[in-house]
Amino acid sequence: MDTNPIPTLSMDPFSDAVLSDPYAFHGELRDAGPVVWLEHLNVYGMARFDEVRSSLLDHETFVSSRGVGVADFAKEEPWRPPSLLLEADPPLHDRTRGIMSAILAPARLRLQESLWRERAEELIDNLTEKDSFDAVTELSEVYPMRIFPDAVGLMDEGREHLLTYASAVFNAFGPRNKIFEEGNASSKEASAWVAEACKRENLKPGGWGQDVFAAADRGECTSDEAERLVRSMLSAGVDTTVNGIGHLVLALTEHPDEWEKLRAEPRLIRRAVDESIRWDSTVQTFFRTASHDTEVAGHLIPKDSKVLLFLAAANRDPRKWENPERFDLSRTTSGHVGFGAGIHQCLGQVIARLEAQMIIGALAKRCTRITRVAEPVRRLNNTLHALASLPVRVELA
Ligand code: OVV
Repeated sequence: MDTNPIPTLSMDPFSDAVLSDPYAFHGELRDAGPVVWLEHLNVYGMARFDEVRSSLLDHETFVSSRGVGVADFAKEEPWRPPSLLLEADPPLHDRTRGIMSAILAPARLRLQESLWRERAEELIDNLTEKDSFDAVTELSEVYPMRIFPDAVGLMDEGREHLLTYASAVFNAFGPRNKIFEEGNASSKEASAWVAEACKRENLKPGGWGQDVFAAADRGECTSDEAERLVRSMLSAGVDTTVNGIGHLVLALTEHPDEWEKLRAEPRLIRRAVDESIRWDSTVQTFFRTASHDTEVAGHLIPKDSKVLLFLAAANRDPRKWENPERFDLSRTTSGHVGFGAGIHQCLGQVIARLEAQMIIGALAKRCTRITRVAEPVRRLNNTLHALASLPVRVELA
């Protein structure tokens, strides 16, 4: 073990420069070695596909219960009560995951499909009355908000807090930098609203939120746990889909030949969604904590180390993908780690895929061409690759 030393990198992975354009840094990380030492944060890092995937699969060695951000919950008080899904290990995780998987089972989500399609077509019809619009502020931030809060059964008043809250949650996985502090300051009110919105008496009948409380009534969890499980829906279900949809539009504007392919063959929409998550992974990184001394690619990772897994870098690892920089609807895109891997793999991925398919499917049906008319503007977040603005022009069929 450790015959050759672990390469050290001095770059801060959460600097403005890296967050706004991470891909050159990802190449340096991968080329430096299978395991690196990130001295700015005192954590290990992995950015190659094989090591990232194996680490995600080994949830006993690389635990989540000590936080999936840079903060080690064994040493630091978490900023909010830990998630019972994301920040939990088995057996707790498996119990809560079981409750949520039943509620969000694919067969039950299919019940939403026709409503979600109608809402998507409505929005695209309205947007395309103008020949240009902002694909972020008028589309990717709008569509999920028109369907997701209703599906959960949230109260009507105050829903605008959802995006603020979600972006603060994802900032909080990073170090306490400027981005974290700014998000934290503006999220106080949003956090208070979310706490209220998760309560049984504030959830409408027929929504997923009430389904969680029904599980509590069956004795599968306590009411306090039910509230916190609803909180997971609100934390994980908004800023992720917003930016996933935004990136898919960006991918298609930058690859007009792939837009043509998608128009010619609408069934490609499923692959387009996954390829876009591979190509520009919305969730860029998550941490784990080593529960015991372990070895990765011949290097010792000591017990209690924080390890930063670069999902987005793994998804562009040339050791795994041919021409990884190319958004390509001909490739086999399955197997990417943009939704994670193993027991924590994205619980909402069926929802996310369905939302993206509905809205981009409607866009592709209506428009023959889509072109970017200004540079996209990034919104910096410690975990998410996010967009603030993406002005586009469309031509109608
Ligand atoms: C995947 C994810 C992101 C953020 C928050 C949560 C989950 C949660 O369970 O609260």
